[in-house]
Amino acid sequence: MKYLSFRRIVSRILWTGILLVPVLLASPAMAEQRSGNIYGLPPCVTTVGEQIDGLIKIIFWLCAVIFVLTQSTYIYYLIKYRRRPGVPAHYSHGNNTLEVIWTTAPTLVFLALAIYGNRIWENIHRPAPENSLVVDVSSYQFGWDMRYPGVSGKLAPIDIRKIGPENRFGTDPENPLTAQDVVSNELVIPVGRPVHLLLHARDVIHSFYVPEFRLYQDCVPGRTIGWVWFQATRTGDFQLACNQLCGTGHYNMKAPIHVVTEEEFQKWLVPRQQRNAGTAQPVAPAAPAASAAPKAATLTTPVPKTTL
Ligand SMILES: [Cu+2]
Repeated sequence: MKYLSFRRIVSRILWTGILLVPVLLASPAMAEQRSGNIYGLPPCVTTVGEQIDGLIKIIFWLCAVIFVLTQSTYIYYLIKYRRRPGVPAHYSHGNNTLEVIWTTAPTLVFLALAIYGNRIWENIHRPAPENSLVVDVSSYQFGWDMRYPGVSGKLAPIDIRKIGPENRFGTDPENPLTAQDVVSNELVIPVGRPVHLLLHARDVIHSFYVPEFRLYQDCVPGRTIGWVWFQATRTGDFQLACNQLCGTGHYNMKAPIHVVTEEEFQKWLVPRQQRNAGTAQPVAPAAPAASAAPKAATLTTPVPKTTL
């Protein structure tokens, strides 16, 4: 049996590290296409997203510190008690005090994280504020339809049993509110105002996914998912993508999202409401000039670099 010298052990550790570098560099590069940010999270543009990022950062740094501490201790003892000629093996039967400490400490850490995470979860899922803009989102193979309240400020009531290819939202054609509803194939929302989504699916399960909003919620046929709300903190163009494998066109199931100022939002919504109410000249059905679907998220206000 060959005995390893200290120098040899160190050189082996270094070589393993050098060989791992390409692997470590390649894996985040593969995720770049979606996030647009290789080494961190995509920019965060909602108030709930900031809370989620805060929790992610705590967990990341906790893991990083524990990793470095445990691995350096491990490597230290690995070298210190390596097999050497003339040194007899040492038999250890454990240490009860240490066992208690390293069982109790992680338990307390996990408990604290669970309680803190649960508080954030409850905060995110509390009822939408009164002044929220309510938007009905209808998903289908393979696209999205949005519905905004008309001049009355109220969405036409729906019956999910009536949702189908010819009645995209399940509204009652007899109800005067139905004609007032503003329908769009892109999501235009004002910055700084809560947006309450009513998520629907017309055929199979889809998923409303916007990484920059830190928002991911399934849309289930036959159900109204009404607990999702958020408040955007910055203006910009983003992309809504389906994140539930829903068929052959899943890869292309997307819709543009425009977060605009309240003034710009009113400029977009009001003419459409007036047109539907028959009190204004017709306007082009497509949304703002900058409506070309963005390839990746673009912000119109500067964002501090996201770091973990
Ligand atoms: Cu889908």
